[in-house]
Amino acid sequence: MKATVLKSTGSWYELEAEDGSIYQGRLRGKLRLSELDVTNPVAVGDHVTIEVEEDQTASITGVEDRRNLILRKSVRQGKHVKHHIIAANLDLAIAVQSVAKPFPKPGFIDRFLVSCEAYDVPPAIVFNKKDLSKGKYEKNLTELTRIYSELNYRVLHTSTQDPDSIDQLSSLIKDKLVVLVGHSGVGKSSLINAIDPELNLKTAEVSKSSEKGKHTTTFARLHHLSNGARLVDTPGIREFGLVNIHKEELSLYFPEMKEKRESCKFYNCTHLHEPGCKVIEEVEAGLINPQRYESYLNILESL
Ligand SMILES: Nc1nc2c(ncn2[C@@H]2O[C@H](COP(=O)(O)OP(=O)(O)OP(=O)(O)O)[C@@H](O)[C@H]2O)c(=O)[nH]1
Ligand SMILES: [Mg+2]
Ligand SMILES: [Zn+2]
Repeated sequence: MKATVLKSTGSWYELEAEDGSIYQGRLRGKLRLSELDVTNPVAVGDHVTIEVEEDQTASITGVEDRRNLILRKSVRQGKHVKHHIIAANLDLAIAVQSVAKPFPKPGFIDRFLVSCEAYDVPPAIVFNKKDLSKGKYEKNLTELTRIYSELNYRVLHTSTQDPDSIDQLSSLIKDKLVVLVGHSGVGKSSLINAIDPELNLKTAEVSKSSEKGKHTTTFARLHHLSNGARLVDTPGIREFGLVNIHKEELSLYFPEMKEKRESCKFYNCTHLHEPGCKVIEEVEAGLINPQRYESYLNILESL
């Protein structure tokens, strides 16, 4: 029987079979070993084949090839870096940031976008808590919105207190399989509740002193929403560590650098300090945003 993975925690998986029935399942031994560099060989959104056992639990006997996925660096074991698959087979991935409490982190957005470009996942950026957008917060929001809109990324401003903005988000995700990623406390679960109050997901106030979230959502789970969307809520992450990307290919995933790199003197230019670099020229001429270039350099160093 075919099934979709709704939740993956440790050794048990929650699975939704084609006929709509829900099973708790485990991996057949052989499969567990097949992908050594991943902490979770089966991820939320995966299409799997299952066999139902006598005790009504399921054995996962196969995983179909993924259309795409969102990966992040998980743990380092000596020289070996393990990856964690956040979700697979996505129609859309949304980076959720909040206008304030906590403050937006462009570095997070840029890493997220690189990951989406590299793994073929359509991205969008949501700035939530727009009701807090005043003074310096408002200025920052305007600037970030300009940067990403000019690169043709979809940017939305939302507030759980503004029903119109929730409607906009709702129509963006309608009938799609979507994952929400972002720091703890930005309001991922709150947004899902605002679209579909019946889900009643757990949320918590951010800490007053640090303005950080309290890691309220503890595992990724796929939820069916009343508008036909299937939405994966995920635990807040501090950083979006990139994996499996080579230094020379990084600029392919920055749309504003992608075409320019062909005019660089060296075909394998990393746009760091090479002579005849078109990308550096464009940064100096103000045609490439310096904040994005700084993100590029930070990511390059981390690879
Ligand atoms: N002012 C304001 N507060 C919001 C908004 N959306 C969410 N919040 C508050 O932000 C806090 C954190 O919301 P959560 O939904 O728990 O955040 P999360 O992103 O799911 O956090 P984790 O599960 O820890 O990753 C809660 O106190 C929410 O009420 C908003 O649009 N405006
Ligand atoms: Mg949450
Ligand atoms: Zn260059």
